[in-house]
Amino acid sequence: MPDVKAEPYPYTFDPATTALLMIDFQRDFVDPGGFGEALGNDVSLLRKVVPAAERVLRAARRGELLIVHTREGHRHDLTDCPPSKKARGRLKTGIGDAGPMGRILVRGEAGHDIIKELYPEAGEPVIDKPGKGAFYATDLDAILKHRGIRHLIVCGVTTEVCVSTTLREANDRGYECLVLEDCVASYFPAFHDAALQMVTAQGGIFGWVAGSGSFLKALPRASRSDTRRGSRPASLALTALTGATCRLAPGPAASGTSPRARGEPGAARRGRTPALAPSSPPRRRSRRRGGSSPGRCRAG
Ligand code: TIU
Repeated sequence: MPDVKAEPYPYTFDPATTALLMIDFQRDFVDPGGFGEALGNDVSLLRKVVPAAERVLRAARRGELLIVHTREGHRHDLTDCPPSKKARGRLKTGIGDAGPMGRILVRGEAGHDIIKELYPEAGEPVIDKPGKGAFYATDLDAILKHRGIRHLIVCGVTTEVCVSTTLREANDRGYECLVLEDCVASYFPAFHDAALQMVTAQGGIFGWVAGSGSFLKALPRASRSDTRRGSRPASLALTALTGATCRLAPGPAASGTSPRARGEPGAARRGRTPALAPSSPPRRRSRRRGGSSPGRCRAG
């Protein structure tokens, strides 16, 4: 079994029971012109990890790992959004309001979707989550358990919010987690550093931390058995697993109703938690043999 040079000690994993978790690489968090930037955040801090995350994503595809993507967001009617979450921050423009890339943190809107560099391919489950943690009110645990997954390689944004919350949820459910330090990012470097220190403190209280280079060195190119390769679910089957509607052909924006920002984009200042939001359907070229463009997935 591969060993990754990691803190606080080497991380051992079996590729057959390992999934790559790509957390909330959404346009409104990461892209210039999105809601995160409108709130006064420096999105270059998040963008800078995209190339490393892309290398890991490609290697995981070559290595036939299960790859799961998540997106934070809510139903159009916001019935799954706690009033406390909507009210928090007293933002002029918050969840459900029109932001620079559509309604903020609403499924199907342009800013809610995943950035094109890291866009999911057909067969890669997309988890739409209403909370910060990817296990809360989602079928992520069922998907992982059905595939026999016990190890999680974690990339995503932001380090101290959705990545940390998910990591803690995963740890309590018995998963062995490795956070790739150059594939997670925060608008606040001090929080990023502290969050990573918390993972490895006390002998690895929440798991392990390593650089993506160490992980890539350890990952065999074709790591899964032929049986498992053959069991990769078709994208249509994902509809049942994820509750999302996935189209193979690219099309018009998911909702097509997202207005451009009407007024000033939020008055949040640095130091405040950003809100995030909705999106359009990037398309990606297929990298997998015989694969097809995934188009986009949206919550049903
Ligand atoms: N995905 C995620 O981390 N959501 C956030 O709201 N992050 C912030 O840092 N605000």
